[in-house]
Amino acid sequence: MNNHIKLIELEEADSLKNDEEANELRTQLKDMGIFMLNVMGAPGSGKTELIHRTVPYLSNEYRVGCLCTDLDTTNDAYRLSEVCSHIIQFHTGGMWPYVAAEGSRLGLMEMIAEDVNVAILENLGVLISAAAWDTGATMNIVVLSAADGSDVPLKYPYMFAICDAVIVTGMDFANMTGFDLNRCHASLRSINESAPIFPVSSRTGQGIGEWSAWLMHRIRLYNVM
Ligand SMILES: Nc1nc2c(ncn2[C@@H]2O[C@H](COP(=O)(O)OP(=O)(O)OP(=O)(O)O)[C@@H](O)[C@H]2O)c(=O)[nH]1
Ligand SMILES: [Mg+2]
Repeated sequence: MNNHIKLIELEEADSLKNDEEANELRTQLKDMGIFMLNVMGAPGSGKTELIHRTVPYLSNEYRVGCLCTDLDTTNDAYRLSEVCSHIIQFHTGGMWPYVAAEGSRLGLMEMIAEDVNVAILENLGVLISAAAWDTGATMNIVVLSAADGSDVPLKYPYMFAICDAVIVTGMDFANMTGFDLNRCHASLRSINESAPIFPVSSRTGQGIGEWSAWLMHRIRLYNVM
């Protein structure tokens, strides 16, 4: 295994304790000045590619670490090791389709030891349980592919209700799938009043600068407030 990639096997979490553990973790992260971004979205929606594009922007100002989640492989961790030298790979082994607060705390302890101050969690590609389990993250985003329907926010309302931003990937092929950004925006607004939508292409780089600038602004605000 690549020297940079540490493996953590996640265990079953306690649903009765998770919210409390998540809130405690968020408070600890705030006290330590560590920002944690939770990246959720369906399998293949473009989470890893988006993180791969975003890390170089953040690395200009922050010490960035990535926490990847997979059933069994380390493929995403290897891809992200091209742009990030602090990487944790979570394995769920197929038993637990989520990352809970206790899991993120274990990964973050490793990151803190390496002085990371911005941690990006690529959550498992499941739309319901990823949203149901609070990871303790500072910010939650949803990655939606232009290959998906424009009404996905209405179909998975909880995930879109709790998110702070929606990133639509695949804008380079959106005209072929007929993805309707206005309809997606209207679907999102019916359940989330404020989360912005960033249309991007991880292939061409379109929109990545705007999304990364917004994220960095939010990290700066977090650090001063
Ligand atoms: N053309 C195009 N392809 C993209 C874009 N974003 C991702 N892809 C491709 O879509 C496929 C899936 O992207 P990933 O980033 O691996 O998706 P993921 O959400 O991390 O997938 P899982 O980790 O398996 O859930 C890959 O072949 C990417 O190269 C994009 O904006 N445009
Ligand atoms: Mg991935």
